Amino acid sequence: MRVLLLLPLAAGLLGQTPPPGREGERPARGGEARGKGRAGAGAGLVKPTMADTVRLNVYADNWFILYINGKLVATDPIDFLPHNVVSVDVLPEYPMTIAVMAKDNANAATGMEYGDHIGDGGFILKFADGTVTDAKWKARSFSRGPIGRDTANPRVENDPIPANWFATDFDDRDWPAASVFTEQAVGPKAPFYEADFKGASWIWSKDLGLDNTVIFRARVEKPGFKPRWTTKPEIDIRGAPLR
Ligand SMILES: [Ca+2]
Ligand SMILES: [Ca+2]
Repeated sequence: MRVLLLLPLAAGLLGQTPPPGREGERPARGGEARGKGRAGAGAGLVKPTMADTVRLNVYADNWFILYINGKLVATDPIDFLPHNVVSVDVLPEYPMTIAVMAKDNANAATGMEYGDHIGDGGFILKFADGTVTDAKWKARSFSRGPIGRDTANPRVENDPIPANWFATDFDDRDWPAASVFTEQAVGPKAPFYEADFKGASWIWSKDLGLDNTVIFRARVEKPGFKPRWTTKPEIDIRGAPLR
């Protein structure tokens, strides 16, 4: 994979277009390209390079899963503690529909953490293309508790989560706008300050304490966008769950 990425990148740095069939002529490893009769494959194709990608930084209190244009892009590998920043490279295509499910650390039956404590949520992201979380995002809570902050008799309310909540064509027009919270209210931990979130706002649904499962959605327009590259994925990833 690394070799495939570096070849066009190096050529791009020299201001050259890779010659036709270059990839097919590359010494085959493990028989990948040998004897397939593919001389000339890739002629005229423009391949994306890492310069075409944008870096995405995400911080969730406590966990998230993120889709772009219906495809799984990132999940927080740490459910609870320590708090962490997830940074991934994204090859952007606009319009870009971003859908995120975020969860506060909360017991499913009581809505509380550490037994008797009401924990807070919080979510923030920034793409290097300038896309940030803000009040223009949609946010809807799907699990909340303990209702009425009643920690003596804790109760949770769950709404069914739509199966296609991450789809590009999911209708979120009736969803409320995200609520914006101060950095002080969320209280991010050290990793937040080591990544670029400049200009981004902390969002959640209305109640930072009681709303424990929240879905955010946003659509990023870039009128006139045309990918510089012409390659299209042919890979079949249907066997991978959640994608
Ligand atoms: Ca909570
Ligand atoms: Ca939390």
